[in-house]
Amino acid sequence: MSYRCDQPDSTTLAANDGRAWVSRYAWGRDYHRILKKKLIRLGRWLAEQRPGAQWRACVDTAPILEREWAARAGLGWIGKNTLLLNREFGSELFLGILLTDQKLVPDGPLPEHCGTCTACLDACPTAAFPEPRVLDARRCVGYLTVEHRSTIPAEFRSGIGTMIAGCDICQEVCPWTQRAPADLHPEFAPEARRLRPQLEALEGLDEEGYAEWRKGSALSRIRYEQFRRNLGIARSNLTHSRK
Ligand code: B12
Ligand code: SF4
Repeated sequence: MSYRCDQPDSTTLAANDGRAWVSRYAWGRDYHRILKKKLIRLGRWLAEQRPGAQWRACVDTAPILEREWAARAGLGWIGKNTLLLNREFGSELFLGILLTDQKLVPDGPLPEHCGTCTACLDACPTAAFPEPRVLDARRCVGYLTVEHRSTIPAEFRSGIGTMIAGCDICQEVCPWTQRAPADLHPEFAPEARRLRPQLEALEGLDEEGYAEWRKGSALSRIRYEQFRRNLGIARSNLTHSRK
């Protein structure tokens, strides 16, 4: 499902306007829930068509390499930014999988259309792509701000800028994503409180306030301590950009 929204890209916004950047995947409602519900409906439909069919809906958290299966199923190709990319919808897509014991006729894989483009590799602020289609997750802002639990190594801090939860840069610079249609699914419409929030307002949130701010979104993996750590880095980068 596409979560592309018609909002300015992080790369086009002033770095010193006092605002933080929350990644696009977390602007609207939690995709895990939305996709899972749709897959469950699909699974029930399948069981009606093929009585006795076994199925299981997986979104993100199952030990399945979703991009690889999506590419094999003909949904797109793996871009140099390592994400599943589609000529029509770009790569701002959430993936989900319905496992089943039924034999279905698969679509064939699609050819890749990255060509000589290297926009995503060149734009990565922490140089996280040692080569096309290889991500060093330890350097990825998506990993550092969301998954990494302790102090963020100094070498990555300036690259993080004011990004406090995930990163969109390797997708926003992609020509396929730039021309993809936006706002296809109202479920993912941005909630004002997570769209370019004022850093100062976030700094004033206590643990309860933070829980309220992220409520209903896919940000539950960021604990309060990580959130404070990320705000500290964003504040420091903002202060330096104003000097
Ligand atoms: C772990 C993880 C991360 C990690 C590591 C990312 C990575 N590139 O591996 C971190 C935290 C960095 C991350 C970041 C992001 N992620 Co993430 N992530 C995952 C997750 C949960 C598992 C991926 C994984 O296992 N990686 C670990 C290793 C094994 O993968 P790999 O080395 O790249 O392996 C590839 C090939 O080598 C090959 N391969 C490897 N082993 C094998 C074995 C066999 C048998 C075969 C055939 C192939 C094969 O296939 C793999 C996929 O291409 C998936 C959901 C899922 N269950 O798939 C989402 C997922 C990939 N993430 C997603 C998203 C949206 C993001 C972010 C954009 C979030 C953000 N805004 O910050 C960033 C993008 C960063 C980037 N450019 O990749 C989406 C991508 C959608 C898409 N269009 O592709 C997914 C699919 C979640 C979802 N359900 O929608 N993510
Ligand atoms: S920015 Fe260019 S190289 Fe990167 S995924 Fe998009 S088309 Fe491929």
